[in-house]
Amino acid sequence: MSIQEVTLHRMVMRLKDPFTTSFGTFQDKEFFVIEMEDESGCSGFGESVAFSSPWYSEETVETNKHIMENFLIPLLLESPIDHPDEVSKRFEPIRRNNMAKSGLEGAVWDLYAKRNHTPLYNALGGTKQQIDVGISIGIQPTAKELVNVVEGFVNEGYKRMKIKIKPGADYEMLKEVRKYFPDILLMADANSAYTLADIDMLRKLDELNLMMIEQPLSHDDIVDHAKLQSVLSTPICLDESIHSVEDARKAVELGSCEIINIKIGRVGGLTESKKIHDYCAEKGIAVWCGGMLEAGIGRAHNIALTTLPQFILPGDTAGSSRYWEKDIIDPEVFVDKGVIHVPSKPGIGYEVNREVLESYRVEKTVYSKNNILA
Ligand code: OSB
Ligand code: MG
Repeated sequence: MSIQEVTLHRMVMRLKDPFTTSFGTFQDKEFFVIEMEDESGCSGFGESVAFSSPWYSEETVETNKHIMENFLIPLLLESPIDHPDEVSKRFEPIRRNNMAKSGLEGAVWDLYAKRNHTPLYNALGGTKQQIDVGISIGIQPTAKELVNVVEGFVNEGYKRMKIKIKPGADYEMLKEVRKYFPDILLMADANSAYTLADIDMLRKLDELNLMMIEQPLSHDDIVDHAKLQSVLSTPICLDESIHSVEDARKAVELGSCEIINIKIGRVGGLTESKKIHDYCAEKGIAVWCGGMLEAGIGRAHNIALTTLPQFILPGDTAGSSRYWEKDIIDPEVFVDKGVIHVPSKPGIGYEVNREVLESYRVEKTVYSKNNILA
């Protein structure tokens, strides 16, 4: 594959409902759709997942643009690529900036699968034809409202409810949900809102039969998580702390978690995601696919990844209509009783709807091999 042209479509899409986490509220999702064309005229699509502000991690939409434009895109246009696994190697001289790397690598994977007339999930080595999914529910103003929101998603058939928590909106709210729904698969995600000083509240969560608690402590910690895990019966799942298979290995060896949330963007792409998946399969660590409020292209990549066998727990890949009035792919991602049927068309398996994409686009920048060489 010789990449001839990379197009960055800068997008702004309004979420149907604001989404609140312990670190802030999202309303407008800003990101890049990355389009890549090779010498045969074939094209592939990726999506960058950094947010407008560096709340979840240090990357932002603007830093993604800087890094892609000045460092990563020139590396891609420089010489041909035989297999997408080479992309992360080629990006290695650039430190971190995993979300910038991942958006581009995702487009290469889609392009590669399309050139080979095979679905992306198959190119990745996945086999599942359908995947089970849960839903992530933002912090609600009251326990009553939370119970109502949970009820709606339980009725839609989502397989697992994840509730965002923060100090002051944690134990009591979850207890209320558990009271009304004694049997659902329930978990909490703190997005790093606690420290070991909160150990008493965290231990009380053990009463609620949660599947897991996601990232209770600092975004860059694995040591305190190991201390916490040693006194909790609820499994800890790490999200923010894991950026690579090496991070996963260290966390598992330390006993910092029993479960890992794999987000393609956070770990720098599908190749690294697969490495973490394979390592966890070997160690018997369950994984699931996290979400970053993606539009359809990122969502399609998550679906393809989730077809790998160690994704044994339902992920956060909800249907398009949970987020958007109109998604940028055709058909949209549809969840039927908590199940997504994996598309079998080549590449990501969904068509990009150009008209809808352009309606949300605020900027378009084209980088071509000829221009860069000229
Ligand atoms: O921690 O998983 C997270 C959304 C924004 C930032 C971080 C997280 C989330 C979610 C939503 O939980 C997942 C989704 O529905 O895409
Ligand atoms: Mg999380």
